[in-house]
Parts: sequence; structure tokens; C-alpha cells
Amino acid sequence: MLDTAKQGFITLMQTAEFLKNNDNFVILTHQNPDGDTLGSGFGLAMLLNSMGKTSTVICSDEIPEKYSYFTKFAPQNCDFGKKTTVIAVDVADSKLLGDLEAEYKDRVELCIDHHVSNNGYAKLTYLDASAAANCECIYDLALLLGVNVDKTMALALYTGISTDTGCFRFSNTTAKTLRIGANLMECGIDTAEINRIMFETKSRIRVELERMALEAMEFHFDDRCAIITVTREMYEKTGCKDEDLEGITSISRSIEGVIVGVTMRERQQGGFKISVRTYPPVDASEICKKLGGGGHIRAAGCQLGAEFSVQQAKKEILKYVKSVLEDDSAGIITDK
Ligand SMILES: [Mn+2]
Repeated sequence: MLDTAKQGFITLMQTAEFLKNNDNFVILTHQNPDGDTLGSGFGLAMLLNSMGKTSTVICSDEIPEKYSYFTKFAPQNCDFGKKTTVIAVDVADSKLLGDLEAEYKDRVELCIDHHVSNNGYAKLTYLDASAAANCECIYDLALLLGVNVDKTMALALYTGISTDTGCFRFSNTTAKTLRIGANLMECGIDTAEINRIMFETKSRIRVELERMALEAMEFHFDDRCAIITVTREMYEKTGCKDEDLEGITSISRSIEGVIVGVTMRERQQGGFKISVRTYPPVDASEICKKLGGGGHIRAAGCQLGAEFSVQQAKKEILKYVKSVLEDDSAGIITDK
């Protein structure tokens, strides 16, 4: 307990005290903002407003329009001319602040997070690695502080919890997650509508791009590997940007019998960003490590430089997919 206190890791109670004892908050969210960092940030702004305090949420990147159904309800009234208190939410490393890093990295007084990998860059950190979403931590704070969770705060917090759990499907979902989800639903929010916006809606240009990518999809190694390539030409023809392609890596791995799903995205500056998703017994990080990348056992990534053409890049990654498939499934594989 003493050790963790020394490194600046604090309890929920201490976090609540910190909020009571400070004011005029700048709330930092991570780059390429997702539902959880935005739900935590704007949910916290609403909580602070209920406590009679001022705050403003900021992000290095533009906040996607699809989150406006809750972001528009949070007062943004921090006075930057006065002393501010800087809090980061769902930000495991100051690098993830993007363009805000230089200005804020040494000024983060409190970080509220749920990533086990949080490196303690803030002066104080409240970390609950058992929380499926950081929004669970904000909900716990509201309860502890006796702040009423109203409908607009419930919109923000539900969004973070549902997006970080893939709509309550991923293995991080706990009984507590479901209980909080139920409590938020009882605040009168339309969860079906939020789920539709977050999980059932794709832009027309995204669907166009998926159609092209599926057309060019290839299967290898007895159909155990599917590879999808998104070329610059596909980006240009459809008008898609990288942020339009969130979750595209799930296409190949959702095909029955595929245990290695590879998605190659051609970068604007040339070369490829490669995402690998696997099922047992294949270790995705083993494949990506061979090309200088890394990641987790089921989800990993690597890059190939501009010297590779599409065909060469495909050949290169498939070479390592084959060798890891052979190692992990203990057999020689012929490409059919
Ligand atoms: Mn999160």
C-alpha cells in the first residue's frame, strides 16, 4: 500500500477528495478518440458541473460527429486565464495525448484510467484495471460523491462501456459491467439507438471500400488465412480516410475456418500498415515480431516500408504467417 502510494497511485476515495479540493479542470482525452475516452471525459465534465465546478474537455484530434448526442450536453467552461487543474482520462501513456503531449505531459495532476499498462506519468493516478471501460470508474466516482447520474451523463457513460466491451460481448465484460449498464439504462436512455449508431451503422463510403477490399480478398494455407488489402486506389476512389476504417480487421477473422486474418492498409506515404488477428493456436505477435512489430497473442501489428509493392508486401507477410502456422500447428503447410 505504501509503495503504490509512493508512486502516486491513489484510491477512489482520494480521487473523489481531489475533485472536491480543486476546480477549473482541463480534461485530456487520447488521440484518435474512442467512445470510452470521450464518454469518460464528457461524463466527468457533467459530474464536475453537478459539483458546481468548471471544466473543458480537449483532444489532439477532431471529435467525430457521431458522438455529438452526448458531447453537446457537457458544459465547456474552463477559464484558461486562471489556474487550471489538468486531468487525463483513459490515457495510459502521455504519448497517447498526440499533439497535446508537448504542452501537457508534465502538467497532468490526475489520471483516471483502466489500462493495466498505465505507466504512471501523471502526478496522481487512479487505476482500476478490473474495469472493462474507464467509464465504469467515472460511474463509481459519481456514486461515491453522491452525484445524481442524470440522463445525459448516462448517455456518455453507457457509450464508453458499450464501445470498450464490443456491446457487452468481449471477455473484459464483468457482472459489474452489466449491472452498471442496467443502472444507466434505468436513467431513461435509448440504448438500442446508441447501439445502432455505434455498432450497426457504417458510412456509405466505408461500405464501398469494403466491397472493393472483399473483391480482392485472398485465402491461403487451406483457407486458414484470409488476407485483405486496402490500397491507396481504394482510399482515393471512395474518399475514405483511415478513421473511416475502424474495426475493418474484424472482417477476415470472422470468416469460418480462418485462424489468421491479415489486413494490409497502404499508407499515404507508401508502405503498409499490417494488422494480424488470430485464433488458437496461432500467436499473432509471433508473426508480427518477425517484421519488427508486436502486440498481443490474438491481435498484433507491423509495418512494411515503401520499397514493397502490394504483391511483394503480401508475399512477405504470408511467408511469416506460413512459418508461424507451421510451428504452432506442427505441420508442413502447402499454399493452395
Ligand atoms: Mn478505455
